[in-house]
Amino acid sequence: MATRVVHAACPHDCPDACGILITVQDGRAVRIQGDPAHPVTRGFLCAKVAKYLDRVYAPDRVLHPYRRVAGKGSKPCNQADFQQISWDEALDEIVARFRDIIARHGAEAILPYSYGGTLAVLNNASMDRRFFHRLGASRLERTICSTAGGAGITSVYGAKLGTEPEQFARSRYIVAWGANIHGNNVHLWPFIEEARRKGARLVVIDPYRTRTARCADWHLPINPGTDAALALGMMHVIINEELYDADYVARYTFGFEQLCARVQEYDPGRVARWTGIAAADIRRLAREYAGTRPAAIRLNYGMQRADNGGMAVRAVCMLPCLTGSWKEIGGGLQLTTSGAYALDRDSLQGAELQPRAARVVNMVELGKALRKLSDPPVQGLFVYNSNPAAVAPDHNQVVAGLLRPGLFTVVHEQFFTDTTDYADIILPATTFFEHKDLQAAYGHYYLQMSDQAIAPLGDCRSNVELFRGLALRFGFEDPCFRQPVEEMIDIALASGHPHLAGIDRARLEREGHVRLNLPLNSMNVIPSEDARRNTNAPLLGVRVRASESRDLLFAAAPLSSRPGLARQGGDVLSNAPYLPFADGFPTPTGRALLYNEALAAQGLDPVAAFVPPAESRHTEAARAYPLEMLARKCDNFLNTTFSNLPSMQKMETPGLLEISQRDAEARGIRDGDRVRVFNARGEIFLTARLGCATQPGVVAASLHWAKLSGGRNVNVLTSERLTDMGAGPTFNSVLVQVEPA
Ligand SMILES: Nc1nc2c(c(=O)[nH]1)N[C@H]1C(S)=C(S)[C@@H](COP(=O)(O)OP(=O)(O)OC[C@H]3O[C@@H](n4cnc5c(=O)[nH]c(N)nc54)[C@H](O)[C@@H]3O)O[C@H]1N2
Ligand SMILES: Nc1nc2c(c(=O)[nH]1)N[C@H]1C(S)=C(S)[C@@H](COP(=O)(O)OP(=O)(O)OC[C@H]3O[C@@H](n4cnc5c(=O)[nH]c(N)nc54)[C@H](O)[C@@H]3O)O[C@H]1N2
Ligand code: SF4
Ligand SMILES: [Mo]
Repeated sequence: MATRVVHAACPHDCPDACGILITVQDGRAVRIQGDPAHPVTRGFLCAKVAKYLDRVYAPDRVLHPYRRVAGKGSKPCNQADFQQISWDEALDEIVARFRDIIARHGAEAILPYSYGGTLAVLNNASMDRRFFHRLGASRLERTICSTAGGAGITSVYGAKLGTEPEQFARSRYIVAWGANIHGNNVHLWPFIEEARRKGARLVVIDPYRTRTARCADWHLPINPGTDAALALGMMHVIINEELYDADYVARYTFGFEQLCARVQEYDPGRVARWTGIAAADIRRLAREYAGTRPAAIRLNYGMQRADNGGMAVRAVCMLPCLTGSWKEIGGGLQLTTSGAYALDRDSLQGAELQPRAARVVNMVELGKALRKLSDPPVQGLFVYNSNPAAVAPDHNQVVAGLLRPGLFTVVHEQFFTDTTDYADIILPATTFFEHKDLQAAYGHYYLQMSDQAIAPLGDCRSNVELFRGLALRFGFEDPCFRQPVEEMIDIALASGHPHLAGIDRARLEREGHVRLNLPLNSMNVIPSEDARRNTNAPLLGVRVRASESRDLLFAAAPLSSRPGLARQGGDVLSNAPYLPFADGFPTPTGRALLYNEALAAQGLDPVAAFVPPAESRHTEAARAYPLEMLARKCDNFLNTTFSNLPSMQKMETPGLLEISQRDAEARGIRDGDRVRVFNARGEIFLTARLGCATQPGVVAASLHWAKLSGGRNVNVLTSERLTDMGAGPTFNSVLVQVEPA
């Protein structure tokens, strides 16, 4: 028997981006394990991917192209609604329909819709973008996850960079702020456990009592959407009690005086009324955070899916700038590390192929786009890497849009999801076992090669090969559509950015994962697109491979007396902890922007301010719908991925409404009762689970395939309202009422 072990990388939308070893026997994958050599994966996988063979070889995978033969709207669809066809027939039909749409309405009547099915570099965004650009289709603003937080963090730091996960082992005070580490970021947990064994404390700030919160030393169940107030209240204490690092503030921040003035409006007594956290606890949290060193914040994206999510992230991001914890190993903050991967995505995506700049459609507003856009209306929808009939807000409007007569919908999928139920053509997609790709991360700093382990099942094609085939069928002659995958990987790596110095395809293939060539000094970090084009900052440290186990970091300029750097003559050993903002920020002034003029131009507070979400207990809307609802993710699903697999379903109970004892009793609801949860957008029926997962005033329901619960999920209740910054979704600013069914 021919057995080999292939190095892959998990492409799911998860910060951990695990290194994976797949054992293949006679062409069939027989074992999956976490790569023990990967410094963050450390040999284990989450429960979802540990059972991935079940997913790859699931009996209900989409393995062939299909054409709809029955009318739309009979949900859920079954096989009889579709007829199996060949790829040639499928591509011919798509080309014919798209040509007809373009002739009648123009190319902007075609809308691509994709998000996080795979985050692998090529299959997430390369050939697909080239194709739609060349076609002149509408462009999709991919906002459904993290854009508010992205705008918030860059408004202070100038880049999406943060503390390495490994450094959390050296923290003494860890704040998990809207971060469900056990569920969404499990590979950070061992580092936190290591820190706690050495005496560190873990504080969790989350309106929901997650497993992480239950394991914590201190859980602060904050009212949803009030984090900006809490951060400003903490800064009130830190500034007025002079607990800040005056030297760091003076050197590396801009706008401290304006911040001092602003925080006076946020005394802990006032903040307590918004956040539901006692004033004494706010003071204690501020004093402990500023007084324990090093202290690290793990911020995640949950809290930025609120009306004021950008400001909330902005305010929290200021905290380590005041305490100066950016200069300490085990200090700082991590929201994302994605800004360090300076790959040449522009060349992969080919924006220059556009005949002219096409209109932009925000993916959060899919329902509106399908129903209301005119000039031209959307006539062709191409969905891949996403399940919008389950994940997009205001589900009823999305479904109404998908059912619009005349809309031609193509869905490229691995499974018969909620969205394939509305498809005219279904195309079969490979899993990461079946294609090769490059993998970045948003929760660590290792770039990986994900090799192909097995041949594509059935007629499956990767996103890259699908869009290559479609482009050729359209007759596009541009050479980029013929580039082999290997060449595309080389192009991605050839950005010339210092973080990628010494990293090429051969090395990645040999080593599986490679740590980015991170500089010793933050001033050399030039991660933002604009800065990348406009700056030629000198390189201070160059990492050079000395042997299999050892990198040498050559200092190109004198090194500051940075703790933790082992000097050896002119060389510094690798694995030197990366301190992205120890001596400044990649902003125009080199300082963290506690005051940011650009925000004022957008009608926002240039310092930071708390504005209650439009749907919250602080607004009039709460009269009709008094309960704040968290539209949550499940620990054992990944958004809606995995929610169809029996082995995963055993670990979750879809269809629950978690409600406090007090709110349930007030409505005559007992544990296990069927309840109607509703607001002006719609209603869903769930099973009440009484307990202390949420505080009175807050309820929670979770995300999964809508057809698991009669074709409707929690997104019936969420809205298309956008965030203050970044035009993101507001899944956690939702008011509802609950009654016995
Ligand atoms: N198991 C699992 N892992 C996942 C995912 C999954 O669905 N399941 N999803 C992946 C994706 S797409 C992402 S973006 C990442 C990141 O995942 P996140 O987007 O961060 O995950 P969430 O669970 O939505 O939010 C994290 C926590 O924030 C809390 N929260 C909600 N509102 C507020 C608030 O107003 N204030 C505060 N302080 N906390 C709040 C939630 O209760 C939750 O426990 O995780 C990825 N990993
Ligand atoms: N209520 C509520 N709604 C939410 C959220 C929430 O917390 N609550 N979270 C939001 C967030 S943070 C996010 S990121 C979005 C996620 O939204 P999506 O990215 O749509 O997430 P998934 O539900 O995981 O759907 C991804 C689909 O891609 C498919 N897929 C996987 N790999 C490939 C591939 O290589 N090719 C193709 N063609 N398809 C592939 C999978 O089978 C899966 O059906 O959901 C958002 N919606
Ligand atoms: S989903 Fe996340 S934790 Fe699970 S294997 Fe993938 S990257 Fe690792
Ligand atoms: Mo996400």
